[in-house]
Amino acid sequence: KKAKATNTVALSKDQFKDAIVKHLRSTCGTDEARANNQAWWKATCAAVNELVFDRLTETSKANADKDSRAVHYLSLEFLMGRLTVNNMHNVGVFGAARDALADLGKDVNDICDEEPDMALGNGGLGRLAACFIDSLATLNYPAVGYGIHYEHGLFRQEIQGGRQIERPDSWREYGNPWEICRPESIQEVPLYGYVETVFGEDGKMRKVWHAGRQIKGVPWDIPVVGYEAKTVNVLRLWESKAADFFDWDVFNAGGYIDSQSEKSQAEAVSKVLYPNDESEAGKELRLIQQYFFCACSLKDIIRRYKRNHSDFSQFSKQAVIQLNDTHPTVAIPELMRILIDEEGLVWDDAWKICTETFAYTNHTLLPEALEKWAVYLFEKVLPRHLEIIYEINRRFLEDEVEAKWPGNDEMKRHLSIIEEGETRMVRMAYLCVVTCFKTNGVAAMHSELVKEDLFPEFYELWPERFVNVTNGVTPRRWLLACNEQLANMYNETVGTDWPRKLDELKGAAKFADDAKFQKNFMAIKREKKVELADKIEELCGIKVSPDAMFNVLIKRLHEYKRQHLALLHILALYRRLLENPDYDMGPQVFIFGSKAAPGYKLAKDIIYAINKVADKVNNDPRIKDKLKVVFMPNYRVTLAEKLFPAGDVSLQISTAGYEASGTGNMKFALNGALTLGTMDGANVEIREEVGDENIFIFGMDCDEVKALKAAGYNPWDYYYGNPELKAVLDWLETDFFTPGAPGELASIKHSLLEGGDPYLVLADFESFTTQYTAVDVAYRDQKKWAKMAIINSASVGKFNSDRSIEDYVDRIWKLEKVMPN
Ligand code: 26Y
Repeated sequence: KKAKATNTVALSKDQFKDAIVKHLRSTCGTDEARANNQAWWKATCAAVNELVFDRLTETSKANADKDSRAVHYLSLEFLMGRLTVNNMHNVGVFGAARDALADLGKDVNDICDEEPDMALGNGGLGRLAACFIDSLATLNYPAVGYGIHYEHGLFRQEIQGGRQIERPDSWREYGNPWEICRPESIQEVPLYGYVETVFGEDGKMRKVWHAGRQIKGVPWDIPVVGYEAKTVNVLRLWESKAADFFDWDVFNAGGYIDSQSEKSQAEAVSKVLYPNDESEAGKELRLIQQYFFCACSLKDIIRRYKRNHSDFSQFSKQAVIQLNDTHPTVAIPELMRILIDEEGLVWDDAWKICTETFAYTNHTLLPEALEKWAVYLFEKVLPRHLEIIYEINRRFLEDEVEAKWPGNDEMKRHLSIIEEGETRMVRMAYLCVVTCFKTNGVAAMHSELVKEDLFPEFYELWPERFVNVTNGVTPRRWLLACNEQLANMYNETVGTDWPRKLDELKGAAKFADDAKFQKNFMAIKREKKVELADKIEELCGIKVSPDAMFNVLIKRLHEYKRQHLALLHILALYRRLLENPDYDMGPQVFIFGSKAAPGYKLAKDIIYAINKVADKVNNDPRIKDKLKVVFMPNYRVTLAEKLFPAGDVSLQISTAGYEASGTGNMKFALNGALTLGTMDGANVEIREEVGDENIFIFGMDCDEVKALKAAGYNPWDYYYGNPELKAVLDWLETDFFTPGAPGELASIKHSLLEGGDPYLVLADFESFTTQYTAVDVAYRDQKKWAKMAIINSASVGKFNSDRSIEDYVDRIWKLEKVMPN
């Protein structure tokens, strides 16, 4: 069956064919006979771009003409993945393109496989930004995404001898057809230097920042195509370059080599994405990255504002700036600096504008992920900004804190934006909450914890500032494009509006008991499992049966996400099978995909352990293929698109209270996987939507976690209390999985015992294995399973990122659609 015909079919198959052939010649300098797949891909993109760029220009024009209020989404990360298939779907030419390429003797999948992933993000936070800009365009809201044009995105992961090796990612080495350089909008960014206090003739004091260096920001625009919408917004990414005047002086003085080092220092700023998620390293270059893109973006926003306005009285009416976590917080003192030092506003007016313009999304409660910058670093790199932060803090403590808690110095110390101590630090999250008119968490439970545990005093001061916006995912990429079979089945069942109105899938729930519907649904699942099994064999050399239950755990590697809990369970199953060859269990495959931060030793050890256990289990004839373990290298958006549709069981097993939301959980459910998870993040809301009988919850909830920690958690109690748990932990210390090298996997055991098991892996182990037995039993009743899977897929309309965006618009951004369809 054909993919859905859209209401905006802009090109017929034949027109598309002509366009591709034309671009092979005029854009790629080749022809049908000589072109390789790379050229075919670029010519195809050029053909799509004829439509995309038209709409891009129309959208910019409409926004300028109407002078509409817009949201500016500032994020250090946009994890876009590939754009070709997505853009073809969204402009409504996927079918035409596929058929045109087929006529030309090319397979659309092979051609689109030429595209490198745009991996300008680490994980959930970056992918969320990508889903959000897709939804903003789809809903016709005026929006600009601002970020960094990293030369190297997240590292490519290779597995050698079971260990992670990081290789550079070069996503645009041979050009990228989706980006447009805009030299006409270059900005200059000052850095370092000192602040001078100057008194004008009027006796008024002014501050002048004499920067020590200057770098240039070159914008690259990536079109963001709304699904069946007129809107094409932009993602504007800044590339750093040496400022023109700077190196020429040195150059003319005969310092060619010096000028090269200036150049490479300037270019270092946008060279590479920092690969640490959830743990802040405090590196100077990272602070410069943050400031660089915030400064460029603010100048860009102000330049556009000034086209229609001669003063700043309307600024916060025209622009809302959303801070994606604290990473772009330095935009706050930067806007204050511009308004006061450059535009001549007085403090109170500038502050009012800032407090009406910025809003902040918190994505984590983990203390090590809460950004703090050393005061001395600020002083060195951004001396004027430090002064402004001090003044914001002084006014906050002396006015607001003093009014609420008079004479309470302890409270002032506690709430100060500056943390005292051996190294004084700027608490970026406090700066956000003090400034922003809204602070939001990313799932209902998380937003409660943001109020109650993270910022309780701020919540007391300003309860109205705290809101929830539950995350979502775009159904265009995460169902329509990645699971064409299921998409087509839904088209026939509930009509073709679901990619916008995902709630309409609910109409399929009434067929959950229908034998034929179940059969079709499960046949699609099996087809996706076969596709994945082929990929697994190709990449890992491991044969897995598509009839086995596919348990999938894909996300960044972190102790709180507890990949090692799954590993302990696998060891327990393996042991049971060895002890009793007739142990009653359906065939199971455990599939992992995960990158570890390069400096995160234990995370890398866990990857190694998974691979070593996999080697042993997969090659042990005694267990007769009942258990397989797969670690898929280089997990990324493109691999995720193959994994989500193929999962039977979605593992969402974080310690309750630690996973802010999760978004993979939503993608799995949408594609008909059942969740085995804790009461954490958005799992809680998924359970509400699908019903308690269609999800497998295990482990302690958030209150129980807190209570156990408060009572004094002792992992040894669990070790001695559960013989199976003790056996599998002890197993890790032997050389069973690492022949000749005992102890290679011991760090995991040590972290869970001597290390105190901070994420309560041992405490949840028994509940996990027990609940897994229930999952296995349920899976073996395929009719029952099919019903549960259908209900899951049909019930998660809430997690459409369009709904998230409407919540943001309603609760925070207050936008109006500029080009309604
Ligand atoms: C400060 C720096 C080291 C840092 C860099 C990246 C800190 C955190 C991060 C990334 C955090 C992240 O991805 N958080 C995830 O955000 C998702 C989207 O809201 C959530 O679904 C997920 O639970 C959360 O862990």
